Amino acid sequence: MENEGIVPLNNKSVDPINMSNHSIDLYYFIMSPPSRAVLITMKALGINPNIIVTNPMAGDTMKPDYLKLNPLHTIPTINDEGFVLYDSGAIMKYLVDQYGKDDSLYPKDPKKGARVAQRLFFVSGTLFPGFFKTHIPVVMGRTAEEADKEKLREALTYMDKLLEDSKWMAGNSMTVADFAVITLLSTIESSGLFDVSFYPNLWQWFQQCKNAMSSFGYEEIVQAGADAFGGMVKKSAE
Ligand SMILES: N[C@@H](CCC(=O)N[C@@H](CS)C(=O)NCC(=O)O)C(=O)O
Repeated sequence: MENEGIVPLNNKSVDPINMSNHSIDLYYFIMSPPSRAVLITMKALGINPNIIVTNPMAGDTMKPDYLKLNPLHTIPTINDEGFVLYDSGAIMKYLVDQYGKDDSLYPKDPKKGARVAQRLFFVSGTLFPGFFKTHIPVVMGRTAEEADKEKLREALTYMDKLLEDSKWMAGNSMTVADFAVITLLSTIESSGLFDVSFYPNLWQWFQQCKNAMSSFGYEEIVQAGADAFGGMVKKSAE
């Protein structure tokens, strides 16, 4: 069965393997797309973390105690009973490997898993920087560089093309690659600086994600954060 590792949000009747008696600390901020990618992965796996709100805009990531955990001062970070890990892609892989009832969200098969890894590296190396360079200047009251906007459009076109032959970002079933992309794409859409509906396959996949992820928190996690960030962009762009 596709995605059988996914359990409904707050479903207390399903206890993922190895997860019975402890809670993972998640250093998180709602406006941060990689933070939301990790939280929705946790919800998909049936994990209810202990959320520690960590706001980079308020300087929380630069506090000495946080820097001891994560010298790169980024969110998200997890602390799983002393095992500290940062970078959303690494965290999502760890969570599926450690707590997934199966490997559907990050396949162990080398070729299928490599497709997921490639998408995660694309998010980290291209999509997230493209989002950052085109949206943060606007939040700061400036305009983004045309070359950066073009790079983001190229990334959107690339994903649209991927989805011509693939139902999900990394193959025919949902994986953490979809979580990594949807948290950014929904934020780009909510911010209104780029027309996501211009990319037909990406737009169709976006609607598919809303449906498929609704049972484990699409609205509450992915959309709520996207709208919070989008509201900030729209206010600054006024
Ligand atoms: N590749 C990292 C990126 C994390 C990242 O840059 N997070 C931003 C918020 S979205 C942050 O923490 N910025 C604060 C800082 O860099 O000090 C990941 O996926 O976790």
